[in-house]
Order: sequence, then structure tokens, then C-alpha cells
Amino acid sequence: MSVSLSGEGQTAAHLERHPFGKIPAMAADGVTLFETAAIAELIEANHPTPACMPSAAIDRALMRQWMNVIDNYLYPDVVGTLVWQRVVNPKLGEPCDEQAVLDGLPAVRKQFGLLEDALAERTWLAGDHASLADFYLAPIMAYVALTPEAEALFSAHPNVSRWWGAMQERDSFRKTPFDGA
Ligand SMILES: N[C@@H](CCC(=O)N[C@@H](CS)C(=O)NCC(=O)O)C(=O)O
Repeated sequence: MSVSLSGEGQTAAHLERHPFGKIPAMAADGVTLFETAAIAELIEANHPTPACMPSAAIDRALMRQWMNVIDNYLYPDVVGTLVWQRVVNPKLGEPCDEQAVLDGLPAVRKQFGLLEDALAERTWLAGDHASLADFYLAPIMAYVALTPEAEALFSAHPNVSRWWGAMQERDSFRKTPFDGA
């Protein structure tokens, strides 16, 4: 189901599916489910191969840590400022607030710095394989990549850049429709 950013999420029909009017939401086995983590865990349980959750407890904890970081800190810092101004506003026909971009950049750089450190000695955020944590980050990065600030961010953070390259090489990533352009 697709809900645009133009207020469709606040319709009565969608509020039935998602009480906060956000995406994603889905119906499964007669239950309405919202929140990406919950939906991803259900899909993973129903389609366990290839595994998108590490089996080692420490890697699974790291995966959860990064999913929470992305939800609670990275998403607001990166999407709420840079992506919103540079990508979402133009789509809505609104001007980009250049000052908001400038004001938001220190927080964006902080988030990239955290990822840079986390990816210093590993290809993926948790364990030896890409996990839900990486798949959480991928669409955010796809939007960041559309901004004029992306080039400087990637060159200042080579580990993040390498991670982004590896993500883009994945078959599943290539096959995922993206309407950002
Ligand atoms: N924590 C929620 C975040 C949901 C969320 O903010 N979704 C955004 C899209 S990524 C949305 O629906 N934005 C539209 C809006 O706020 O109107 C989750 O992971 O499902």
C-alpha cells in the first residue's frame, strides 16, 4: 500500500490501518500491523531464507541497536532536515529552506560519523551479512544520495561510502522500486 506525503495518511481509511497515519502498515492473518520493525520481523519469520537477522546473540543485539538508533535519532536528524528540505519539499512543490539545511548539517554529520565508526571493521552494521539494520538504512541513504550534500558526506565518510556501494550491488536492492528521482 502506498500513501503519499500529501496528507493522504490522515484519511479515516488509513487511520484505521495506522493510528498515526504513517507508512508502512499492513494486514496479516486478520491483524492490522504497523511499525516497520514489527512488519519486518513478521516477513522475516514467514520468509526466513536468506536470513535477514543474524543468529549470534551479540549480532542480533547490534542489529536491534542500530534499528533503534535509525528510528529514534538518525531518521529525524537526516530525513527530518536534509532529506525533507532537499527531496520532500520540492516533491510537494514547496521551496527548500537553505537555512534549515545548514542548521541541520551538524546533526547529519554526527550521524554519518557514528556510522563511519560502526563500519570501520565490518562491511555491515551487525554480523557478517546484511541484516534488517542495513535494510533500514538503505532507503534513507538512497534519499541522501539525491541531495547536493551527498558527495561531500560520502567522501568524508569512506566506510559509509563503501557500505553504500555494497548495498547498491545487492540484487534485492537493485530490484526494489524507488520513486526518489
Ligand atoms: N517508526 C515508524 C515511522 C513511520 C514514519 O514516520 N513513516 C514516514 C515515512 S518513512 C511517513 O509515513 N511519513 C508520512 C507523514 O508523516 O505524513 C516506523 O518505523 O514505521
